[in-house]
Order: sequence, then C-alpha cells, then structure tokens
Amino acid sequence: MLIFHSDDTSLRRARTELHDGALVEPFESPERVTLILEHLKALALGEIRRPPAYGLAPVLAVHEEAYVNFLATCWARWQAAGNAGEAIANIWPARTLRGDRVPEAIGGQLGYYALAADTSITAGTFDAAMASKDVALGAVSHTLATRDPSFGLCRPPGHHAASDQFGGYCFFNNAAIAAERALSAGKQRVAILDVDFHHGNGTQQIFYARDDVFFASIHGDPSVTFPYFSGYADETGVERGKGFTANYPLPPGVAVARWMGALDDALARICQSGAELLIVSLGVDTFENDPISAFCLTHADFNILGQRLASAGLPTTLLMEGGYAVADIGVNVAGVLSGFER
Ligand code: Q9C
Ligand code: ZN
Repeated sequence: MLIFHSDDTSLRRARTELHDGALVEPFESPERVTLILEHLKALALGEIRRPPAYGLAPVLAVHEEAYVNFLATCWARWQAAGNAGEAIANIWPARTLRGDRVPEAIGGQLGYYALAADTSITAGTFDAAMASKDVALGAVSHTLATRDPSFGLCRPPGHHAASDQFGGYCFFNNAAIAAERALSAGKQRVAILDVDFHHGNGTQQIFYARDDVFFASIHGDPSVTFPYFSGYADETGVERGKGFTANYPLPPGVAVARWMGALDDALARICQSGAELLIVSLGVDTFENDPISAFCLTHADFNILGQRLASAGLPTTLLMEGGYAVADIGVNVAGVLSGFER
C-alpha cells in the first residue's frame, strides 16, 4: 500500500497539555509518526511518498476562513501579547454567555475557536497542520487516480476539528478535507468510517446536514468519555443528512467481539449507502494499553480490523488519527495495513 508522509508534520512539538489538572508533555507527539514510519519501513509495507503542497483552497472547502486565519496567526499574536507559556484556552462562550461575538483579543479568540483546553497552540502548529492535510490529500488523490488503497500518515490528527473549532489534538479535519476532494473530483457519495477510540465530533459536525458523505463512528460512550458532548446513538443527521450519520457508542472495557459487531454493522451501512470511496479515520487508541483510552483491542485485532475494512470492497484511503501507546503504535498500524492487503 502506498504510504504518504511529510517530515513537516514534526514541526509541531508542543511542550504542554492540560491533563487531569496538570501541564504534562503532550500525548500527541511527533515521535508517533517517527515510530510508525520506522515500523512500516522495516516491514517493507509500501513505498513512502511525500505529497505535494495543495495550498489553502482544500482547507477552505471545509473550514471557515476566519478560523484558518486565527490558526495561522495565533502563536505570533499570543507571543506579542507577552504570554510566557503556550497558547491554551481558558474561557469559552459557555451556555450562559454570548456566543455570537468574536472577541478581539487573542485570549478571547482562543476560547471562541477552541473546543477543549487539552490542545495548546505553539510555534509550528499551523505548518504541521498544513503538512498533515497535504498527507491526507496526497493519499486520497492516489486512491482516486488508481482505485488502489493508500495510507496517509497524518499528524496532527483531524477528526475532532470542526468547521471553526480545534481541540482534541486536531486543527484541520484531514478526513473531511480528503472527502471534499473526492466529491470535487466527481464522486457522488463518500463514506467516512471513524474507528478512533474518541468520537469524531468534528467530522460529524461538518457533514451533519449533508447526504453526500455518510459518517459512521465507533467510540467510547460520550457520557463517560471525551469529547463528552457528541457521539450519542441518537445523533443520526439533520435535514438532507438525516440517516447519513451513524454512531456506535460503547462502554469502557467493551468486549472486542462487541466492538467487531459494531464494525460489521457500520461497514454494512456503508455498503448500503452507495458510497464510491471509503475514508477510514484510523485511530489505534482502541489498543488495550493506550494510556488515555479504555477499549481492549490487541495486536491481532488490528490485523482483523484491516481485513474487515478491505472486505467492504471499496477504494479506500486510511488516514492516521489517534493512538498514544507509542511503544506499540507501529505494530498496531502495520497490523491494520497488512490485514487490509491480505
Ligand atoms: N486528559 C485523538 O485521539 N483528552 N484525540 C482526553 C486526557 C483529549 C484525543 C483526556 C483526547 C483527544 C485524535
Ligand atoms: Zn482518539
């Protein structure tokens, strides 16, 4: 399988994440990509290709221009304001406040454009996010041109990023950007299957009222799991998009057989949806030893996941999302890719 990667994804190296009330070294690190790449190379799983730069137009097909401008300028403005640490939101237009005005100062804008305080903005964040979406665009362009599967080693991840919000380690929604490219290349309908441990709230929000992208997500029950405010089973789409969103919230520690049952159901729905292309938001934070997640997939289960994804029989692009057990991340990703090609 052709693998898309850019060294520029390492330009984001944040030092701080607000986690359990303390500032810790972020779980989402550039080493994740290094380790996956090393492992894929060692197994000779496919040629590794650097994507071209696709510019901002594909980003603006998904994200609001004011949000993109905010991301592009946030770090410089945060520094110019004299702040010592990394840019972390600490105030939001919460339910009892006004959400219809964008503040002028960077501290207020951070809260307006953030959906969680876990994700700092720092030097290189914007450039790495640009590289990450280029990796996704390179991968999907290859699949569109050849019908062959591809893997985009995206980082930072994308599925929590909404049309004008960042958080959960995500800035640009790589899967949504790739889906829009497929639609503009002439596909009538695309499916996005999100198997990351966390609900893909951003992807869901972007396509919630649309019938040209079918979105399915298998994830930790939001009543007890980040992102808490999205991902319940009764979220099925609105307007033209009614029935084009499918959520499979599962309890922490769920038996793998039940997770696989949800996978089979989601794949059946995707095949029925008339999708001509499958984009997989591939998080491997469903691994039994993931430090911030609560599912129980083993190394062998990732191989089975790859086989079942392939059984849908659709042209497929897999895009990296989460996965924080870094010692095992290469094995788990390689397991999916080799299962897919079996
Ligand atoms: N303090 C992805 O997997 N924090 N994002 C959870 C840990 C946010 C994960 C609680 C986790 C976001 C792409
Ligand atoms: Zn995740």
